[in-house]
Amino acid sequence: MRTQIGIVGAGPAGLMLSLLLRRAGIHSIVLEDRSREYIENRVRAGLIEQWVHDLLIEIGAGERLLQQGLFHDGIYFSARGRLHHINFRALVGKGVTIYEQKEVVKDLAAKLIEEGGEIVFEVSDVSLDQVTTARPLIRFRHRGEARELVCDFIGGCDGFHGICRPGIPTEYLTVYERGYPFGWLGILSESPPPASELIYAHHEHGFALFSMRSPTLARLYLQCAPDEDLALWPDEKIWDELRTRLGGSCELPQGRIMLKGVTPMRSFVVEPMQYGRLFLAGDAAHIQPPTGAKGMNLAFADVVFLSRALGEFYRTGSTVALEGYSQTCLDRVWKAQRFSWYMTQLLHRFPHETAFDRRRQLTEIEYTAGSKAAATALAENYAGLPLD
Ligand code: FAS
Ligand code: PHB
Repeated sequence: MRTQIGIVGAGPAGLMLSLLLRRAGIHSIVLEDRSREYIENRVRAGLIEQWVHDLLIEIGAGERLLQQGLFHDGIYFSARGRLHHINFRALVGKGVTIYEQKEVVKDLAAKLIEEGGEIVFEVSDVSLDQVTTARPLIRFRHRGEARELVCDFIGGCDGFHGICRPGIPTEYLTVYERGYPFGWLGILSESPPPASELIYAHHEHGFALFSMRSPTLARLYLQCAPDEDLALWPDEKIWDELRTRLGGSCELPQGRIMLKGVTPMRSFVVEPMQYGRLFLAGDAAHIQPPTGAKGMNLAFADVVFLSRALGEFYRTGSTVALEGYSQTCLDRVWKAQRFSWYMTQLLHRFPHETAFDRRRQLTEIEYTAGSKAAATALAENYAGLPLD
């Protein structure tokens, strides 16, 4: 098989990269080890930045987003029994949209297939070869047959647990990483969310997040141990704890819990994000705690930069943008890491913290909510920094 860009992974990064390349007249083939049904039903991120909302519409994959997306002007903080609203729209002229990742993946896959794009699902034994030459190869098996995809370049969009990053010699990479002493216990419930926009709650017992999927489907999270045993969390205990963590700042309707799970927390960046003709994008290169709602948005930013750089190469032969790909992405990645860490350290309880730390967190929340300058800084990061 032959293509210009071989893409490993049909998550948000891989699918968007293939669609953007088509718009630059560049051929690609996406190789995905799961089924289409699996990738279109994986529960993950829930929020997209303003520019991603605009991009999905621009590439013609925004029809269901416009029908089903929940457009928010800002978020709430809950602290000491009070709600504080941060109005992004008023501060920076942008909002955010609740439209969950699996719906985005459905829309991107449908658009790519509708346009005649190539996604090979359920591949196995994927490996890369010759990535430092002008003819990198992707080897894989499909329907019992050994296949070989000859490319000009490879998009490593296979997520944190994929094979692309591990295929780069470790002496070539610098890894920046930190763990967190907690995770999030997340539920999806048939109940109205407590407020019209997201609530990030600070409480003595720990952090809680009150998000949603629709006016009747709530997506709720509470800080827990990283290896929390879900068996210790019957439904009533979850509802009681979520209500406690709101601290009386608003009512919490409850309903049938349809989904329960624990999400681990990690900050991770690998530098550089490229090796020879292999370019990493999205979770294959970086991970951040979901407190800043950056994961999927950052994956899209990476592939916008990569598609522009590849477009320049095929148009002019210049490799300047390709050589600068990592730096261009990492400038944004590290701002997202900073913001995700900022939101996480602001709202969670940490072992060995002191009463001083708790009091400082509360002051930071109340100061930010009351200061136009501080709220604007938060708003521009949360709603999405300009791409250029
Ligand atoms: P993805 O992991 O989405 O996609 C990689 C694709 O590559 C997958 O389809 C995988 O099947 C495929 N693949 C892997 N190995 C392969 C191989 N060897 N061959 C072929 N294909 C292969 N972000 C937020 O902003 N907010 C959140 O609330 C949030 N919650 C999350 C919860 C969980 C449990 C997880 C794991 C992540 C969460 N994230 C969240 C982050 C998440 O949304 C990612 O940022 C986003 O999926 C990144 O997209 P991709 O880089 O495309 O990687
Ligand atoms: C979600 O709706 O799943 C969500 C929203 C914002 C976050 C994390 C998760 O920061």
